[in-house]
Amino acid sequence: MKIVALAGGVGGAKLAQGLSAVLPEDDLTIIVNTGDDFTFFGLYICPDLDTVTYTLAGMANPATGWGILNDSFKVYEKLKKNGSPDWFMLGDQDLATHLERTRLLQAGRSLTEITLHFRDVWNIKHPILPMCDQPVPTLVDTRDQGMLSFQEYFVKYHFEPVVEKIIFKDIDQARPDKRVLQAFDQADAVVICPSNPLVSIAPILSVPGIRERMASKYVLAVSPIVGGKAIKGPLAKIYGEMGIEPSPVHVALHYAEFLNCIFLDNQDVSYGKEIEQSGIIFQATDIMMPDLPNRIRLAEDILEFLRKEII
Ligand code: FO1
Repeated sequence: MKIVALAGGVGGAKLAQGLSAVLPEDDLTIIVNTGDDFTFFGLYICPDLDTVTYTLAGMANPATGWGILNDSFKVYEKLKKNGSPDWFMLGDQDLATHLERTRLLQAGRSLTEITLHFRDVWNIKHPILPMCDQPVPTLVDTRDQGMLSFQEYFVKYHFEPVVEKIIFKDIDQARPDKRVLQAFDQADAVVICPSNPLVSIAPILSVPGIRERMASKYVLAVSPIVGGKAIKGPLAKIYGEMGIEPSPVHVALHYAEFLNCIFLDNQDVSYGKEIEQSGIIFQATDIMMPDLPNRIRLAEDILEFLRKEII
């Protein structure tokens, strides 16, 4: 069974890792959000691509979900001593990724080619692809701090500012690489990993050409909300600021135009009835993925369900 997985940062990377452990090389393509990307110290940084790639390479820092395991921060500490901006921590080995990506971009290579280059360098079995090669920075318009880049909002201001609007800059100029379109066309199903629907999955769906391909596939999402809280990050808070109840129901409604099924955590089974009223079926299971065995378990649950539903 061929799967396309849509992933953002930490939550998405966990399920992507579980799927990569149970699917052969030709049966899984991971498409990653690039709206979080930004330039810092002149380096082009792609947090979600790096989180997914490091996680599949087994070199991610498990405590934070980003950066490289056991990395040092000598450059970061010196920058801080020199009075440079220190709100975004760049590990010494992580810097090597940002330096090489920036060098290759300046040499005219596409973000897709660079991402696949790192996949080869770090011996990753499955293709990891950016949702597009054009810069489409997510901007967050906030009440207190005005317009912020996503990383300023998320890291510098610890997602405290009240969100008024989320903008995917230049998204209508974006074009998915042909390998992204091929992956969709060959897929039996699309799995939306438990990433933030508003800032991690929505940018992917907004790249011209992606939504119409979703409509023709069986689509399954794993809820990023458990018990009314986002597992990580600002989702529940942003929902609250938009007057939306942070529940899996709104996640399902967010994807309603093409969603067939949503996996909920056992503690949220009470939302199932309301979700079914929108014609979306649900499965209740343990969707927490603290370690690799649980990521594999959830991936296997999903594939078993899809095999029954599709074939
Ligand atoms: N997140 C933080 O909360 N603090 C950091 O200092 C930080 C540094 C960082 C460096 C490289 C990288 O790839 C990610 C980093 N992140 C950091 C996480 C990042 O902001 C988020 O993972 C995504 O953008 C949200 O999905």
